[in-house]
Amino acid sequence: MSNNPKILSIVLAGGEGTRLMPLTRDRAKPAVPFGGVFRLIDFPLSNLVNSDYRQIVVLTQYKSHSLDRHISQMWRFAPMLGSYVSPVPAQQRLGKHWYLGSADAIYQTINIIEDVQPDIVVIVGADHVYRMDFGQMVQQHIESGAEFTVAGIRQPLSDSKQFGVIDVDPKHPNMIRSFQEKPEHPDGLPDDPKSILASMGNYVANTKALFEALSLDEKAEDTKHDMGGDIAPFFSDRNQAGVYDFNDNSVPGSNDTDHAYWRDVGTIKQFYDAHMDLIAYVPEFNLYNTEWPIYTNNGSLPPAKFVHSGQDRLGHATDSIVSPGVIVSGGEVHHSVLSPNVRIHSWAQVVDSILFNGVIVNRRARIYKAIIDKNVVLKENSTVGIDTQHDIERGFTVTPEGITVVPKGTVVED
Ligand code: ADQ
Repeated sequence: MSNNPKILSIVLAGGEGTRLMPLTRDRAKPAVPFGGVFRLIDFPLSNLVNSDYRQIVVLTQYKSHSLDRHISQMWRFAPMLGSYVSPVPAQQRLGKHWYLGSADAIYQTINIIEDVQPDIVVIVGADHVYRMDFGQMVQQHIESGAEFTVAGIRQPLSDSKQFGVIDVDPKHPNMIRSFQEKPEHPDGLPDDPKSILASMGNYVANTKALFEALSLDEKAEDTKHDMGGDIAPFFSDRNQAGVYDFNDNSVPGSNDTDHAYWRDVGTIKQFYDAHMDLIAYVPEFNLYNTEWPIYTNNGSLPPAKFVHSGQDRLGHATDSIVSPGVIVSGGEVHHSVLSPNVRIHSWAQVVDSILFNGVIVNRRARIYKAIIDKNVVLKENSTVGIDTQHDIERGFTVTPEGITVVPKGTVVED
């Protein structure tokens, strides 16, 4: 392979995101807002673009309307430069079914890959929060001679059921000896028995070998057509799977605190915690790293405004992220993340919470430890998250950790 291989990137953006309900009731998981102004898909796309990989197809499927709109409005490059991000909806090209799994999604896109004729395909998931230079992974992939490389990161052994678990070959530390998708009771790592090396769901593959694996998988009977469940084990069984340690990755502008930060935000708890990481005193994930920017569509919104609306009505926000278009008038916001166009009125209180676009918190309303979806209105004196039993009775989701989620468009009564 040449030193300057042709790369095509594929973003798997078809996941349903059932564990993020009700946030995924009306939108695909990669379109879920994150960090005030972003959507989850902005993280993998920014990573690819910052890695100088600018031929990108995004495979979409469920409830993809807002995702398609976001991609076509925001991720539009000048086509004459040969750069593109194209959303590819499930097309039922090869049969009357939607994608059976992530491997089937790529298999059904083979015609697009053939048109581009890349040497290497970079395949990334769409629902993680992190910064990563994919160029470093591709470089190692080429040097190792593997046909397929999986990115790995240490995670707690107790979470192994969520991840593909990588067993590294002790004789060849860059190669995978076996790969198990979501095993119940895997062994811990030799040097750290309470951890596993988890797959991040990011892969680098030689195009020819990938086609072969996908074609065999398509014909096989005992398969879920899944990249983690079927394709990664296929390559490790052939001793052709390399492993790339994400801990070795570095991007410009990162620091000791957010080096190799990676969060799966597949559950409400993980999604909430990753937001709290953003507003920690020393943020675990630094949104203000301008050397590896996360791009998004901010529209033409005015700056956030804070209004002192009279005695004991000091509109303010502390330890919080406040997006453009927000007005905090006489209310109090603490340790929270506010998306664009939120309104906080007098004597209202928002603490330890995440508010999506356009939420209105009227006078004396109070929110504690909650995620409030788009366009929710809290009427005067109403509360969310203060009495979680009442929240459950009203049909709101409350996690075992006590995080209340209010679905899009709800009007919360006193
Ligand atoms: P999961 O996240 O459970 O595990 P999956 O649900 O297949 O696997 O999602 C992977 C990515 O593919 C996501 O970005 C999702 O949106 C997308 N996707 C899923 N089905 C799709 C389809 N039919 N069409 C298009 N896109 C689809 C995976 C790996 C594990 C790894 C974890 C890391 O299988 O080995 O450890 O990711 O979080």
